Amino acid sequence: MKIKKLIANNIKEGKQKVIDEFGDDAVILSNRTIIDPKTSKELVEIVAAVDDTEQKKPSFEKIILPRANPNLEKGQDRFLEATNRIFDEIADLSNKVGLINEQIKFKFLNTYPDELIFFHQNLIQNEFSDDTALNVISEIYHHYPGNDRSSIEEHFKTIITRQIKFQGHLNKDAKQNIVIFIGPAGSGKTMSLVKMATIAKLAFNSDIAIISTDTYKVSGLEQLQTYASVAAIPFAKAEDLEELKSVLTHEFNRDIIFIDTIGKSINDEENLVYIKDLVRFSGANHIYLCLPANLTKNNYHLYIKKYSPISPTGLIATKCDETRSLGQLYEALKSENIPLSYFSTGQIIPENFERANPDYFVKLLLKS
Ligand SMILES: Nc1nc2c(ncn2[C@@H]2O[C@H](COP(=O)(O)OP(=O)(O)OP(=O)(O)O)[C@@H](O)[C@H]2O)c(=O)[nH]1
Ligand SMILES: [Mg+2]
Repeated sequence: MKIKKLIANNIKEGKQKVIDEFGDDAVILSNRTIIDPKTSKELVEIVAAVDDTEQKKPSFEKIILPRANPNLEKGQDRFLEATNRIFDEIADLSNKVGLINEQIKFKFLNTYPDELIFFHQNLIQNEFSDDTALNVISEIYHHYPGNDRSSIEEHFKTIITRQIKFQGHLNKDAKQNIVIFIGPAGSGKTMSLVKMATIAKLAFNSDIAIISTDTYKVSGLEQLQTYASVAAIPFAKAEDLEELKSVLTHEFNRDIIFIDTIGKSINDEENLVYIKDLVRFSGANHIYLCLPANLTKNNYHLYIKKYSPISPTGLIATKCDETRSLGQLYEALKSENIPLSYFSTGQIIPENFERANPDYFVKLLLKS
């Protein structure tokens, strides 16, 4: 396979250069915007390839089975030779399938309108996987005729709304709400609590109280206590389940009670059991799992699985301002059952806190 990098003024001109250089069978492997260091002008760098070789034999060592051996019986020898040939052929086929797969993928991409190719690029920059990015643009292309950027984003929003649940929000209700924040150490539980409590007090005009069960760190307790006293919100601490029970009984008249929990490693199984007991004991009807927005897809799956016995009712994606892309969060959420409830987008209380909805998520997902 011959591979070459080409520079062009725009993608259209680039595609033409690829065809001129390699002919119609060429495939575009990647394209990206670059800045010409001399003129500071935006250019497009395209990596294209054409298959100009006879299919080669697979290169890996044929060590799966021993080669013909003079000490073996004649029948055994022939059997080993035949088996080796079969392995060779399988390896050869697997190489060819891999190559065809790549070619189909990139040829396929090449046939989309430019706006969709740009959108694909945008998804990749935002850490969507190759497969997801291709599926998204393919669905947009096949189901919706509009190819201008705003209609593409509109259709992208439709896809996201189908795949992800935007639920679990806290509203002003007639009944009492008990809201508890769980998650690993430093994931933004206390900060999210403070923001939600402020919103509930100011926007809902609700009668609220804060309870901290995080008596492990003195500084953590003091920080929350100071905030509560400045904001004139009743505050109590509960060191164990008994104390929590008695505080809750005392505060049974409040509209909303916010409960902070201790953050520890997810490998601390004992702590997870304790948090589960706290949640059950508190009777919380809003259980928010706080996870930072910069996790990888695999880590999201890991954390969500670890906390699933506690049955969180919604996810708060915290520290959205500290990451360039949220593609991994999207990748994880589309195969998880947990609804997305809020985004925490900075340290300003309570401004940097948003109800999760498809419009805002699309904005975050395409920010890179
Ligand atoms: N930039 C940014 N910082 C945040 C955000 N949310 C929380 N933080 C910061 O992250 C740090 C940890 O936040 P906390 O709210 O204390 O996290 P926690 O989960 O309560 O931590 P532990 O109680 O120690 O488990 C603090 O410095 C917060 O100010 C956010 O959305 N953006
Ligand atoms: Mg905390």
